[in-house]
Amino acid sequence: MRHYIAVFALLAAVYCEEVFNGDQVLRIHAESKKHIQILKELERDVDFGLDFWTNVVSTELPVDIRVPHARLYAIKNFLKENNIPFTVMINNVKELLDREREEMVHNAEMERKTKSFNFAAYHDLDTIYNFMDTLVANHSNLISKVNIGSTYENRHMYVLKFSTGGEKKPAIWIDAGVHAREWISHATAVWLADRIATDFKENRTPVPSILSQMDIYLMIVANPDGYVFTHRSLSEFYRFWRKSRSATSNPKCHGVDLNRNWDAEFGGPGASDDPCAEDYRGPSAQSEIEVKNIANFITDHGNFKSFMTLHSYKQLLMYPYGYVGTDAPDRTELHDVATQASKALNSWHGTVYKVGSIFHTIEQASGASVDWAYLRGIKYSFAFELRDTGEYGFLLPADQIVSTARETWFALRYIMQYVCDHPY
Ligand code: BHK
Ligand code: ZN
Repeated sequence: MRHYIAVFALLAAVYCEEVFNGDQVLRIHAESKKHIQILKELERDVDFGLDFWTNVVSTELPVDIRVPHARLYAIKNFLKENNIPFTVMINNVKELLDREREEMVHNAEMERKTKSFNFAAYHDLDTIYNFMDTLVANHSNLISKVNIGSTYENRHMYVLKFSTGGEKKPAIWIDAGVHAREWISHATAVWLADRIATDFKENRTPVPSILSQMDIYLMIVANPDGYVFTHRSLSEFYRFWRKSRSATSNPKCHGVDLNRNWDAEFGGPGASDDPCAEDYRGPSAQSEIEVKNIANFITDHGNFKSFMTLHSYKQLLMYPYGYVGTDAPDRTELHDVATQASKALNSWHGTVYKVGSIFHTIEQASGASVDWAYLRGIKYSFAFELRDTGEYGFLLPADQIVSTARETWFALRYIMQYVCDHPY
């Protein structure tokens, strides 16, 4: 009988984990070094099954953790026992997930019926790739699609090249979707592609003038394998995937953090050597084919003047360094440009972005792409953390896509114009 109960309890636990109903995201406000230490221990222990949406850094920054329903009671108690204050940021993750999924299904049906593309919706990889083909076909005088290689799971990696002609003109790089679960970055990049194309076609400033001086390379999905994985099923395990999908030295844990795998102080503090960690840096710099493809493309091109990467969430506009706290040589100028760009962004809907170096606004991070770009002489290197500040986190409702993209465009276009006006 006792065994029977034990088996039943186990089944119930497994069942609950599969259903995922009742997962919450807690926002934790550490108030002391001791609190930070306790939270760091929680973070290191992957077996707790907690999903850290933001990392434990300092008492200045809240920590958002998605807690599986089965652990909720224990974790809340644990926090209370240790006097660590927290609030419930998302009351039921499943509700938001269900809504997101329903909207996508409904939208796909609408798009099929009306044969149109809805920018206010999230899309899977195939749909984004089809969108790119249509855009290229409709703007063939401006846009071409460059295949820069294949992923670990053998998917194509595409970059959209916006060019009015000329050989290896100075160029601007923008990527999105490095982290698979940050869906607003892909969706923003989709909107941006269309905006750049239509602004050029309709001769709207400053796009034609920017494109007369520079080419723009836009990579909408920098981590296709991860992105496909986030669409695999309703389960949180998939939807909140961050890394690549490659095999690691630990058969239980897949994937490398593509923003810790670059040849920029690789292996230094600010990344993990544990394959099960969310910020696993990989076995060696550029071990990941996705990073290698992009790095080779940028190096072979040789004339990039600006490198920008779109992430979410936190509403930040950051510049190097991430790997160290000392100022980058161009810190003053980069801070100025970022401040002006964030003002431009703010002018649209009033969305507030903070500005600073990666190290000082988020945390120490080694092997990050912006540091790599900057260390290789691409001075105007920036990383965006798009909306929101935590109300929805990675589950930003689709009705915020267009406003997010539009305000981001204000910042991007300020930076692009600045880069054109400050040749080096
Ligand atoms: C952004 C750029 C460079 C280094 C770090 C970051 C912060 C970013 C990360 O790679 O951990 C945070 C994040 O994904 C959530 O978007
Ligand atoms: Zn990210």
